[in-house]
Amino acid sequence: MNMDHTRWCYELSLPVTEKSNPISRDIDRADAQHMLQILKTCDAEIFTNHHQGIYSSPIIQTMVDVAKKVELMLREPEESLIVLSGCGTSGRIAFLLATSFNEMLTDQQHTQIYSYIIAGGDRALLTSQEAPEDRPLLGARMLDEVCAGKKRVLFMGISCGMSAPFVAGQLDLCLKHLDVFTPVLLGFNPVHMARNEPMQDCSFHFKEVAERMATEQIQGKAFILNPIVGPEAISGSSRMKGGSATKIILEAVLLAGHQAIFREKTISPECLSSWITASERIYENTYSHVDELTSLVQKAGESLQRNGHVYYLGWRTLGIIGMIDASECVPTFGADFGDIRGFINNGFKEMRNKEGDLSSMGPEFVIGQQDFVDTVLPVLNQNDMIVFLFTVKDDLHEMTALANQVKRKTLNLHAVAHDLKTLNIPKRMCDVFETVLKMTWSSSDEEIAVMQKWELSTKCCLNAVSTGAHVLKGKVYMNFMIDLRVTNSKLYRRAVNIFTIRFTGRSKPECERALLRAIYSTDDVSEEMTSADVRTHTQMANRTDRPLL
Ligand code: F1P
Repeated sequence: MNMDHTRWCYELSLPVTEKSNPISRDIDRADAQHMLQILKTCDAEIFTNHHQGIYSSPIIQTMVDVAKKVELMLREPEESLIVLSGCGTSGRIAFLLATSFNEMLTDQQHTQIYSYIIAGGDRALLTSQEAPEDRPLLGARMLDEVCAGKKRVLFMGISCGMSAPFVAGQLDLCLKHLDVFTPVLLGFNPVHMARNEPMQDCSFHFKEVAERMATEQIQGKAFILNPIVGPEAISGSSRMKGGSATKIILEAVLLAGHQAIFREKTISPECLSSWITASERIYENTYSHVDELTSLVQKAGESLQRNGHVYYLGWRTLGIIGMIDASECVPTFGADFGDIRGFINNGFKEMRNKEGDLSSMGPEFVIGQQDFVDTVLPVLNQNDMIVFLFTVKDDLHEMTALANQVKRKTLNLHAVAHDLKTLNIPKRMCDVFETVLKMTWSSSDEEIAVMQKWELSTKCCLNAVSTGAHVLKGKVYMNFMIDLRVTNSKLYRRAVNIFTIRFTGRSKPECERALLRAIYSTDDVSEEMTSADVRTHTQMANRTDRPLL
């Protein structure tokens, strides 16, 4: 059997979310402009109309069913809870949605009913905490604690790759107590491609849980939302399309539930698919600013190549979008936390996270714009790139004052700004920046959830900037991450696979040995090392402060 055939069979065996996307196969050789075309084409796959796609009838119908459950929960808020949970980017999106939708409820003088869980706790909102993802029992315990005393819980477990043991443990708990829980699984693979590897301290695996969910779905007791949105532009990097599709789908479902309660709007397939269409327009509008986006990617790449930094300074939830984008660069590209870093106006006060101010936990947790002024500004130089993220509704005087302060240190100052046809950011404020990617949204865009739309557009821009910059820095080979950290079992398997079939053509055991040599920093891989389980290896990799591939 020749090598190409082996690779082809191997590619077929992978779940969609781990496959190599043919569109981006040469992304490592693309210039910034070409790279944007590639990213645009990959992102467009989120909205492709096919029988398992986001617009397909079974998916839209499941969204309708789940939105009706949201409506039910909102009707009896004292006894109900909607929990959003996930690991890494999925957990961060869960946090963003739970806090934003709670705020919407407060604005309507309604009791808050949303809660979030992220593997690793609130510190994982800002830093990569990959190990807790492997712990199903921990997931179940955290869910149990959050739901204490509630009669009805709508649980939304997010795992883009349908692979995180932490989420599988939570879904299993729900399935054992269907009198209280209605579980929803959100991911982007068909059920038969869910992960079927054994999990820590558990007798079942993710696929088995997904199959049980599918069985319960027939009775309307559980739901699986798993549209196929195509492989990521960087293989396995679910922070990109996966994170965006998660946001689009969950917002559609939650908004439909809210509109049913507060505007007496019937929950219908049309109202769900119209939100998806609105999201599609957001992507089109964002990518239509190709010149400015290209320039941002190019500048960010130059900064990283010169060992400079990229700093996002964002207002309100756009600050959170910046931090989400930055935090995932560490495990994906083996970046240092300081390479790309996010700050938010008012720091933790603006975050509204459960555990409050974490700034005493270390430099990674220092996130306020004032902290930026105090600690980063004095050492800023021309190699560092600053990107402001704001909207016409933010404090533009505060924004301009900060921009002028930064400008005294570097002219490498840019902005992603959201404007309305009816309300403009004055030109003199835009003139402070070298590049302004100014998105103007029509007044009909403003009707519902405008902030959610601006967040999605900003996420799309920043994913392009940070991915593009790391590609230009050489952190990607073809469309594979080659500097990833092997800090949980999914990443360990991905690393072995990249080594094995894709690059070397050597056998799996040979490649695993090579990986162990890197993990244990030795040429002498002992019997004890090879016979240890994946958990031991990832624990060791967690202690190593460097990428392994
Ligand atoms: C969870 C996750 C990703 C992250 C990285 C490691 O993935 O933490 O968010 O980007 O790939 O895994 P999933 O459970 O949502 O597939």
